[in-house]
Formats: sequence, structure tokens, C-alpha cells
Amino acid sequence: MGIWNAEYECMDKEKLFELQSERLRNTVQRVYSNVSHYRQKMKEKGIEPGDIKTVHDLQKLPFTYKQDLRDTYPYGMFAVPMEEVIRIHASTGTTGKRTVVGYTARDIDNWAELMARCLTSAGADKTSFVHVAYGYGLFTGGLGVHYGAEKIGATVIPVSGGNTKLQIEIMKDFGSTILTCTPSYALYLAETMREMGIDPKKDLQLKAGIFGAEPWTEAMRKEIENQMGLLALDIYGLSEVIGPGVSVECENQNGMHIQEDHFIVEVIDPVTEEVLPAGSEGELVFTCITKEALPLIRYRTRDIARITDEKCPCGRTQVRMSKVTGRSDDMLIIRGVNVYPSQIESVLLDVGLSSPYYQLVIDRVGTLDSLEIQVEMTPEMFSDQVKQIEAAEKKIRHNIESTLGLTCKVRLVEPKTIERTAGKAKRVIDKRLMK
Ligand code: DLL
Repeated sequence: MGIWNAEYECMDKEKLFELQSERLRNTVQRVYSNVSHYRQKMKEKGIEPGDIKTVHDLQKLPFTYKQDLRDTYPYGMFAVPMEEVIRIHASTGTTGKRTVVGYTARDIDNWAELMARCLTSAGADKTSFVHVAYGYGLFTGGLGVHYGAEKIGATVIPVSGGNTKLQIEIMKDFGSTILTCTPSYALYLAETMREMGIDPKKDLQLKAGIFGAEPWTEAMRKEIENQMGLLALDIYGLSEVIGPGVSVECENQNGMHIQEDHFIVEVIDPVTEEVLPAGSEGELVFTCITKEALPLIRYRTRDIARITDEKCPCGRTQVRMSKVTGRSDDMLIIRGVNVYPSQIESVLLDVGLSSPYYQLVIDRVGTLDSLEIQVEMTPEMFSDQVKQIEAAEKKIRHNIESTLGLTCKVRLVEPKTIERTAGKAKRVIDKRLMK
């Protein structure tokens, strides 16, 4: 497989350190001058831009939390005047306010460059047909991949998400060679292909897929690869940092190379906030060092992973991150929708079910995530009419769907059926992680 920009992707470590340090100095100076949030935070810590000389000084800087973006909603953390912002995206988050992210023309160019690197890792070039089944819109997936594919001169097929049968017809007729979508959707596509009597290995031209935006396992990778006959690579990113393209796997499938000339990564203990040594598992923290519109400093991703700087046979020198193994908060991603158990709890309360005993059972049925909410009835309800129980189940289902945009199954269970524990209640049983 090729390398899009060897100068940066294979950069000598010392040179990279100098480059990162220079870019960090410039970024810190800019946010100090232009973003009152950072100026205030730095003053509180008793530091000035001049105190940040190299990457080694990074730890002097304050962390940035998702809450900071919410508190300054929508544009309060932007470091440029709005005239220079040419694009807005927003996170898919369903708690509180959405977080809004902005891009200058240069940010969009840099993002396209990063995505061009990612697509090249998967073997894309001018002759490729890049099928984009990530959603287009406020979500960064669709447009992020789109611009990268155009940059390398590939032919973009901008299908966006959904309409599964049509996707498959298009893949067949237009000759898609690189598939980009979430891993769960890739499996769903494979299943639908079977139902349509299409054999991807014979009838389609797919060679590789870049799948991300949600956690997935090695077992899922094998399944996707076997069913579709393609090379399946993991891609990671988050809107606050840029979108897809923060890191991606190479053909060795041994971790995602982080684009270190644009982002400095740290791994911290999510509780003590202490920076952990290389190789430890912890929460990923990113500092954007080339972003103009929204250069976040030490952004707490809540994603748990491990970093290695062992040499990779592909020749890239960038450090690699493992698959994301979880999140340091309790956010769940179910069919691409971000959900907190507390949101479900508040729906239950709204419906008048104040029982503290509920459990979320998440599974992957076939190829799609499923959510079953089991709620214990109060003894009063239990003696009630079946019809009323059914009505309550229906109401919860309806409210979950309308407030969180998530379809689910609701089951009211008999009193005392949900396990009690002396410590924390186990609200979530994520069977996807047990597979
Ligand atoms: O999901 C950006 C993206 C689009 C990445 C397309 C890859 C492909 P957000 O909607 O802001 O952005 O969600 C970011 O999704 O903090 C992770 O928890 C999760 N996530 C993203 N990629 C992966 C991955 C996009 N490869 C949040 N593995 C992140 C596991 C992932 N989790």
C-alpha cells in the first residue's frame, strides 16, 4: 500500500519533536490572544504563552472538557472571527447542548490531507471509486471522507447513509472499490447482499474498507473481511479534534497511526489526570497544533486506549493507538447514537416509573445493535391490569425514540428480578463486549 505524504508520516522523531514544539508554541500564543476561555484558564494556572517552549511543557497547560464547549456554545471557543469560518459540524451527542465545531479554509485543506493519507493507507489512488456511506450533514463522517477522496483524485460516490439495497446496487453498477461506513453498517450491508443474492467477492469490486466512528472488535473485522472479501481498516476521530482522520490503520492492522504532525497525543489516568507512561492503557487526550478555527488544547476524549511507539513495518514513524476499548464515562454508542444511561433513567422518571431498578441490555442481534430496557414494576403496578403494563411499555418506547432517536424494546419485569448489588448498580449489560 502507498503512503500519501512520507515527509510527515515517516518523519524522523527528533524532527517531529521540533515541528510539534513549534506548532504548539504558535497555537498556545493564538488561543491565549483570541480565546478568553484559554486566557483565563492559563492565568488561573499562572502561566503565559512564553512558558510553553517545547512539547515537554504541554503538561503545564489546562485540560479542555466537553463541558467547556457546552458552556461556550456555540462559538465561544473559536479562535478566529466568524468571517474566516467556512464550515460548521456538530457532534452527534444527545446530552445537553450539541457541541459545535468550526473550520477555516485551511482547516478543511488539512483535514482533506489527513483523510487522503487514511484512504491511501487502504490502497486508494486516482483509479479508486470511494463509496461514502457515512452520513453527510452535521456528522463529520461523510464530508470528511469526501474531501480526502477528492484530494487524491479518486472518484467519490457520495451515497451517504441508509437505503441499503440502493447502496448495494450502486456498489455493483458504479464499481465501488473502497467502502467507507461504520463497521456495524458494513455487516448489515453484507447481510443484505446475501439476501439479495449478491456475492461481494464475485459481483463487486470492493478491495478495502475504512470503518470507524464506533467501537468494534477483531471478531467483527474477521467477519466483515470474510463476508465481503476486502481489507478492513479501523479509522478513529472525533468532531472536536477534527473528525475522522485523527488516526488510521495501515495494511498491517496493528493499531492506528496517529497524525502526530497535527495532533499531540497523551494518555492519562481519567481519575487522577496524571499522564501515564507509554504503553499504559488510559484516556486519550489530544492537542490540536494546526487547527485555526477551533484549536483545542489537551482535549479529554474519554476514549480509553493504549499507545505504542514500536516500529511498524509499513515505514510510518507515527505512534499507534490500540482499538478503543471503552470510555471513561458511561456513554454508550448504540447504532451510532450516543446515549447515557442517565438519559434513559430520566425518561423512565418522566413516564412515572420511579423504580430505581432498571437495566439496559445491549446486544448485537444479527448485525445491528439492539437495546432492551428492563424496568422493574412497583408491586402496585404488578397487581395492575396487563393493558396498563403494555401501555407503560409503549409510552417508554415512544419517549425514548422521540427524545433520544433510538428504537428499543421495553420490558416491564416483576419486582425483585433485577439483581441487587452492594456497590454500584449494574445498569448496563453490554453483550456486544462479551462476543
Ligand atoms: O465519529 C468521527 C468519525 C467519523 C470517526 C467517521 C471515524 C469515522 P463523533 O461523532 O464526534 O466523531 O464521535 C466521536 O466516536 O470519541 C469515540 O468514542 C467514537 N469513535 C470514533 N471512531 C472510533 C473508532 C466521529 N474507530 C467518538 N473506534 C469518539 C471506537 C470510535 N470508537
